[in-house]
Amino acid sequence: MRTLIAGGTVVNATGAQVADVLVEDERVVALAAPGSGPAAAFAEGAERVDAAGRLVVPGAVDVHTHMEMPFGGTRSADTFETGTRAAAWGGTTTVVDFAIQRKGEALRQGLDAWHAKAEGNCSIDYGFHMIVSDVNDQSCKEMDVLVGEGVSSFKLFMAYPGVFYSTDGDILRAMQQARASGATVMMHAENGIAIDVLVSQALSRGETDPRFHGLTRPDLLEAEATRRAIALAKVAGAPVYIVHLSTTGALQAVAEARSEGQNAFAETCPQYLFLSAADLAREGFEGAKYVCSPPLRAPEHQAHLWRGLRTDDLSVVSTDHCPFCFKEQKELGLGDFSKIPNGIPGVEHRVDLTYQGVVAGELGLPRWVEVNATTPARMFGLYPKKGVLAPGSDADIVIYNPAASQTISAATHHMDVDYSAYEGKAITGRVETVFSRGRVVIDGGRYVGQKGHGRFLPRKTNDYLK
Ligand code: DUC
Ligand code: ZN
Ligand code: ZN
Repeated sequence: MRTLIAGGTVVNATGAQVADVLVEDERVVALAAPGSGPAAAFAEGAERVDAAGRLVVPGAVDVHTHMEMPFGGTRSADTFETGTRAAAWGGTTTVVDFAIQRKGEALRQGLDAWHAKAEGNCSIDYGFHMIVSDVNDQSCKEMDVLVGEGVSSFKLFMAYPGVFYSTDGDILRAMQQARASGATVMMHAENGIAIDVLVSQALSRGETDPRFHGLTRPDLLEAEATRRAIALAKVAGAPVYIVHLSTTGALQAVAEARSEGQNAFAETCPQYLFLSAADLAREGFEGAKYVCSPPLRAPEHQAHLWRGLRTDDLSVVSTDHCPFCFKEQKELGLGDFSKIPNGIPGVEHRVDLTYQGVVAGELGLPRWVEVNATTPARMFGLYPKKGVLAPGSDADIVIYNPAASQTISAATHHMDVDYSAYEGKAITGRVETVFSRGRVVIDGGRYVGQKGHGRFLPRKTNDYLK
């Protein structure tokens, strides 16, 4: 099967050029000057897709999602079926989700459970990181086994005591283990022990509204934990990747470590670039829609995060997609903010929202592709299969209309959740066509993909360490 995507502006992290993209079966076979000899020869018998006036970009790679994640007595609303379909609608063709080891269980149990949830249900390709909640001799040995199976990154938590929390000693051990196998430790960097004190003090004062979720998780406790994580990684001689970084102070810690040559990396998420503590303080219980951890911050942080994306102190934008319905799920925290399940839906809108950064002059087009696709693929061992349009790479391709306009709404989104954190937001740009391994999944406003098309992706280790 051959497809010729003709005359679009092909954007990779390295630059943009008008080119034809030649696809055979599941792969890109060449980029060619439009109408050139090779393109004309290839066109015979090929399906022709006109991309004139459009951007043609690598399918985006979201390395931070939580489908069907048990949390706070409920589970995140998107299944692998609905969540990967919504991802495709938004131009994301790979997700890396977090399998969870619960305390007292083996890593294997958690990983098997996630394979069972995902297998046969995904519209796009997927991989797994492993959340390690119980660092011990057995789980450290298992980390090496999992790296061999293509699960080459492990998330640890400095937050959520009693659930996912690891002590500094646990973290150091896991980092030492990761160093030996080439794995990357991903860190949820918030000081959960101090946060829990602030939470119980707030509740005892009768401060129960959603906005107190933010006030009890001050930005200093993210900056402190980020510095501590980086120090522990330095002692272990291991790389560290700070997930969902939201504050100027934490960014400064990452920037300093990077300028000293340490293998410290970080991602941020659209919610920290576009939403703020003012959303968490919305009237009545509305703020519950905006409860996630780390919490939404004062708007002053946003300019620093955009700058971090330009300087590469923030290397990746991921979503931390963790949707809970307002009805019945977020409502578990009526009268007690600490019981609101943490998370914001986002897997569908990362490409579009970060494109607003291009429109506003915060990012150039190649950098937009780099933070959404190329760097996440390289950081998590998927490159050059994913994250680039080049001969031999998977034909995961998005045709993007840079001039279209749309309004984000729960009425039209495809995530299985009853609200949008961006309800009514008017944006420029729109995904028109999406290919996953050469197969059309989104065709100008129609989903034509298939559950089960998506395959598990065994991943190599982090490209940036070589
Ligand atoms: N943060 C969230 O908002 N949800 C899930 C877990 C996390 O760390
Ligand atoms: Zn987290
Ligand atoms: Zn997360």
